[in-house]
Amino acid sequence: MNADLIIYNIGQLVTGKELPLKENESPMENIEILENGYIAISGNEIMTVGHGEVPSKLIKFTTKLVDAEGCVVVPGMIDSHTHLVHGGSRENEFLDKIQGVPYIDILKKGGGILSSVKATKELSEDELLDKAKKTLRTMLSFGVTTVESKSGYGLDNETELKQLRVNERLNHEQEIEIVSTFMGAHALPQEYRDKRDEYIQKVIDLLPIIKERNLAEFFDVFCEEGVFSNEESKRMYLEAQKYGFKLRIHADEIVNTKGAELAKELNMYSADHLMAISQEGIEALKNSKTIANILPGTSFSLGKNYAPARKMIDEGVQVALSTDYNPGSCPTENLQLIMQIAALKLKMKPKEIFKAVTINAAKSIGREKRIGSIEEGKKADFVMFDAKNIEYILYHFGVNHTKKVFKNGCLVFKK
Ligand code: IZC
Ligand code: ZN
Repeated sequence: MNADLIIYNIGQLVTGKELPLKENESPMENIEILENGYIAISGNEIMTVGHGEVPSKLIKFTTKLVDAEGCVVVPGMIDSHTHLVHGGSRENEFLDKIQGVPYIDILKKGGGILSSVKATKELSEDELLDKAKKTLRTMLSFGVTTVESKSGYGLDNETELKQLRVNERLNHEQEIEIVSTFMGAHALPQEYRDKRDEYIQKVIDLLPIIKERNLAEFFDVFCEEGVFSNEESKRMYLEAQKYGFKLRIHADEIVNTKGAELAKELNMYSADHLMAISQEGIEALKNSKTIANILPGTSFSLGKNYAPARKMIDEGVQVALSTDYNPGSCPTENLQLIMQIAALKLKMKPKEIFKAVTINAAKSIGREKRIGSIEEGKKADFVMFDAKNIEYILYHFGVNHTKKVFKNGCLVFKK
């Protein structure tokens, strides 16, 4: 069979394929990198990959040939934790934040998440859609082709459903694939301050409606001191599981509330943040299929400690990296910056970082059979960087290295 498109002369082709671990390799360095690689694409799928000369049997007279000029090519990157759809911004809290007012104190005063809730209620569905599209265009320019997007700025049925409908429409109206998460348990609305159980029941009652309308695949809770306790979270998760939701969790971000342990117990796809994870939490994740989704941009932006990624990886935990894009604790679309922070602050190695934003991120959203690596039969999502090796992309920080982005075999961004 011949290809429709061939990318050749790839200096380093990070296929993302997982290889058997070699001696002296960390448990996350086992991804394949081909020197002088090529990719053959048929329709919207990867037909084959290889290195050296492109076999002539792949080429027909209509095959489009693209010279990568020795650049790096990697699988389309996946941002597996974002609060994409929201109204407004929170620069009015910025001065307080940099002067050390704690994130949770801002929330308790009705700011933080609750101020974004107000701004999200004020926008129409179409306005939210337009704002999110603009954000996604920026994410795409950084090499991101799949994004997980949470609700949680409504905290009432109408606005939560509005956010989730925006997720659904985004999937048809722009290039990036959206994975939708219901996060009605993002904060307790002020009017429920003395009626916690009532609010929790309201979240539970919305679950079957969302499932019936097919508006979300995942369910997420902000399990944190001052937000939802471990027990309250578990109560909601057990209900969500009954309705067929896949689970992910905001775990051990500020205070340790045994979120990682809960993630293992309920067989969650991912446990996210983990700045305050304990040794028991690390043990739990090590012996689970749960991906530790680390969000170092949030530590950077809040001026907090970083998750112990090096220790977790060395002990055998599988890690993903995401932006946590949101208007409060991490207002950036730039996944490349997050990867650079992971190198500089978490001491993650280049291969580990590329594994974290490709195949491991795909596992954290249950998409590893379809995306996350450049392998035969997978979606033809990939990024070409203006760099000769992966180290350069992490070393030269704060700029956008993207040259071209392909989604489903089509060129969707060009510098
Ligand atoms: O709007 O502050 N941590 N949720 C949990 C967030 C950060 C988003 C926000
Ligand atoms: Zn979050």
